[in-house]
Amino acid sequence: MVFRKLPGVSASGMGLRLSQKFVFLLFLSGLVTLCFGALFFLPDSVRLKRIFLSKTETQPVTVGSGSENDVREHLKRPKDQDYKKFKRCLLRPPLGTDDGKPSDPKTNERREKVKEMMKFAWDNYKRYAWGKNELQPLTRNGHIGNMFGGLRGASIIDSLDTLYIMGLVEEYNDAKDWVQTSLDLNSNGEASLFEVNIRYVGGLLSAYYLTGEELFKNKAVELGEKLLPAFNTPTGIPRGVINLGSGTSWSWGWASAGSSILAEFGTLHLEFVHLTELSGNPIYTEKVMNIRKLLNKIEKPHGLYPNFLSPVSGNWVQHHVSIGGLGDSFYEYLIKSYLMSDKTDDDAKKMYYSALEAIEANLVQKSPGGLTYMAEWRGGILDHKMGHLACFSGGMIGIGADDGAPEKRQHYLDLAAEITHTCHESYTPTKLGPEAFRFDSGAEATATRLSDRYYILRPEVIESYMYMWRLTHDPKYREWGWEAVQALEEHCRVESGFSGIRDVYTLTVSHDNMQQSFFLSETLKYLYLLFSDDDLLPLEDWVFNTEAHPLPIVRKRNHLIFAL
Ligand code: DMJ
Repeated sequence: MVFRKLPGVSASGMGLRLSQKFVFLLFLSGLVTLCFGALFFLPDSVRLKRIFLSKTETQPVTVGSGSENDVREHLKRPKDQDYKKFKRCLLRPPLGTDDGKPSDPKTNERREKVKEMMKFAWDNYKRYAWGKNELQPLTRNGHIGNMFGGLRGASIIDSLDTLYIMGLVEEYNDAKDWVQTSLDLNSNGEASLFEVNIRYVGGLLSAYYLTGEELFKNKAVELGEKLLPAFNTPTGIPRGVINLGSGTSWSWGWASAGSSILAEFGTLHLEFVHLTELSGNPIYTEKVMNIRKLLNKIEKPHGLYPNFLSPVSGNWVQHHVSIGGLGDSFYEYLIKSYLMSDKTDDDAKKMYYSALEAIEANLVQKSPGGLTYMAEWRGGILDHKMGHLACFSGGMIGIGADDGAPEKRQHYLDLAAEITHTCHESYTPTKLGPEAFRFDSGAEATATRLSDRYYILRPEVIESYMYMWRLTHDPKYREWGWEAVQALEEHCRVESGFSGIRDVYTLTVSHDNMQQSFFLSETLKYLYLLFSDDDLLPLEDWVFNTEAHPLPIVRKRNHLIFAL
């Protein structure tokens, strides 16, 4: 290296100054490294990393992330202020002007009937199964099951928001007290990641957003943390089962070749985005965005998403496509992610509408009798069967209609109405519907196999009535909902609760002795909303997770108000 002599400075003097500078710079850089290093070893370093590291590395990918100053300012504010601010950012009050009470007396009477059903279901659960997961109404005892990894009180968590919106105050308070005193998250059993997420995390999040009780928020975040180890796979696609104590996770024994299920790993997005919003920890959003990225990139047969994916290789394991079981809520969460992001999540939007195009091109069929249905697809061969679970798609296509290409909007609304009509057709002669119905060998929306004839208090058909009512105000949806109420009363109500039935085609019913927790969370909530004014949980502000737990739309101007 050649030094040019500076005027008035000898060569040796310049060398001395340079080495002094060098030592000083070395000292300074050591000091800076030490300070940063120390910061990262402090407790709660995640938040500090979030402030100091580059945006691309750790910034949450949610909408509404704020600047560093926003974060600092935000952290200083008392928490209840956050909640008040969140409420102010809603477009309308969550419970409407008069708790959604309809002015028409007949509709109000029907709504009151649904409330009475909820109280009856709840009271019996409380009396015979308190603290267990579900009520067995014939044997009058509680059921724990094996889906929740030793967690208890699934019916309580699933009911919190329903009790609250129905104004069942005493019951809601009992539920809240139980969460406070008895919801123990330190369980050590094998849980379904999907079920724990949609029922427990979803139920607690909704309860928090509706009531502002910090207890629910803290429990939701605590539980969310316990689910994270399920994502420790080579691809980041979580496995279906997790031990909540040890964090060990594995795939369902019945899933082909150790695969993960589309409807399971694809139904985490809404809850996980809210976990990031509430905790300030970007990790939840990062996990679900990673799933999103992989699904966006991977090649899809005819644009369709098969139901089984390897969490190791990231490839499809077999080509079974279904809008019912195994696939269903993945599609639901695409459009709802877009809506929940205040319509800013463009990837979700693109993925939803191209999936819907592929579904229309490959799966949507018209029966000889003129019924529109969604068949299942097995490596290119159609199975002309539609599951009860697939009946949620009437509502899904309905809520997505308005954001489709302008020339397609009416078409989507018509398609939604046709699917809902087909599902209503399957509800006969008990006026309740089978688990799966077919459109082959002369069958028109009828279960042809004995094993498909049961009804376990599922909500999907009623869910579509509720959305279609909100979107069209066609009175037939309320009439169909009322038919369902009467049928539930006649065939499913027993002395000590509600029970599923084994055969919807036999008027002398046989009960299955199970009051599913989703009956309280979804079926009765959707019925109640169907007979309420639209300003009860308005769709401008809320999306419902797949267990019918309402989550607020994350608005840009809301940014960071949810973080700790
Ligand atoms: C619920 O737990 C959810 O709606 C899920 O998406 C599908 N199955 C049940 C209700 O049928």
